Amino acid sequence: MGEFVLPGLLIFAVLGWIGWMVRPGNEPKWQALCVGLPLLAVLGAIATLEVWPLHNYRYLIPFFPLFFFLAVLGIEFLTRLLRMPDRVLKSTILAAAVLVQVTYLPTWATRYIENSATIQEKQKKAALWINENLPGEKPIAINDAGVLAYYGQRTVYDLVGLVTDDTTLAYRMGEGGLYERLERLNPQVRPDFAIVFPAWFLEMSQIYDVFYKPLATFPDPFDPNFSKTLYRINWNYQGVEDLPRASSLREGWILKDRLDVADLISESEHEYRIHRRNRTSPDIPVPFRRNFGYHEEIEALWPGIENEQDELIPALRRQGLLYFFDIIDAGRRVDGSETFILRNLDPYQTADLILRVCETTGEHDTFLYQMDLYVNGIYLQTIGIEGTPWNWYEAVVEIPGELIHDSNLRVQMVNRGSIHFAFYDIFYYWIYQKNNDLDSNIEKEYEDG
Ligand SMILES: [Ca+2]
Repeated sequence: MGEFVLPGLLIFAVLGWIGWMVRPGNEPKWQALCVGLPLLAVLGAIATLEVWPLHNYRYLIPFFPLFFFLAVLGIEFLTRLLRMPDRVLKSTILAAAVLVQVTYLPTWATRYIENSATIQEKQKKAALWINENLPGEKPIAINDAGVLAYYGQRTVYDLVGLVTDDTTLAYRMGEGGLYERLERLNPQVRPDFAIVFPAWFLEMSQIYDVFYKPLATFPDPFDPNFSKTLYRINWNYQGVEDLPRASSLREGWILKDRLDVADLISESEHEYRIHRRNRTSPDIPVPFRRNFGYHEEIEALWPGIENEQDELIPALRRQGLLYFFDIIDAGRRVDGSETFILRNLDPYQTADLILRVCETTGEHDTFLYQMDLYVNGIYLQTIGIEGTPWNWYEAVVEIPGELIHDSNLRVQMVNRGSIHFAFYDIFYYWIYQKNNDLDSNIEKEYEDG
């Protein structure tokens, strides 16, 4: 705050508040308490935010008038405390304070001009460009709703969740969580374009090809890191991760339930919980992966290809198969355990639990995940997953019918760790059972026939 207020202002403000509290006279003390305690609470809340100095201390600026008021009281209190009754002395100290404060005026003015210019050059120009150049039926995905929404003749879909509810929690889980949320949007009304700070959406815009084809860039005249770029959104990936690969399935078996890990809605429907081993560490971010299919299938179709970027992607693109084998999915990193409920099962019927994991560290040689599987509280087996560089991997576990007592199955997966991996990354669960309707239809046809 040193750029905006005179040195020692906070000390004077605290003194001012104390002076107010102990001031002789019969005015009630609750006035000073009503100002001081809420101010302390609000400042405490702001000071513990990671973003507290952001944008010229914008979260603190509303309280500046109170600081100045208390600081003047503080100067008055100090002169009284030090028995300096001389009016001239008091006035001199106050005048000096005002003078020091006024010297900051050019800094404030410059900041104000630069920030106003940024609004004009970047946000307003972008809004007007969108009005003129993009079709008007669908909302525009954005971050920073203010000017874009005010000047734009479009509804906005706020990717960081300030003015759109959908994304508020999802964005805070990382771009993977946001991607899972975006996938749920109705294709008829979902945004086809996104205008964002690329640095806030690095995975979407530079790694995973979701925000692709930058159409226009609106530079920030004063901070190159905060230029805005308008992208077309690539929806080709939507839903491709929702089914396991064919080789994991048995003929005549049908999908009974699925849990899309990192999709907050799917997680909530299945009472999905992560139990972290180390509770003191910050939340583990959502792993977000784009990989090409499954290693064995790629190997069978394109034998000998080892490099994804230089060999596999061009080959797939040439054959028009890029999106067919390309899977984007978000998941979670588990260092402790996870629990969830799968529903809609036929009791006392064998089921196949299929899980999708991925090696996300690039250390292919040592890739090994191990997890203990419990169903309805009973240990079933330890699952070991190894192999497969740079690709998805699925494991299939048969669950005996006698462990399935009703339509719900409570599953617990406990990380065992391995020498090289203290965690595993999980992306999707499916559960399949034999299609009994098919059997009864066949029996019925047999009886009828
Ligand atoms: Ca997922």
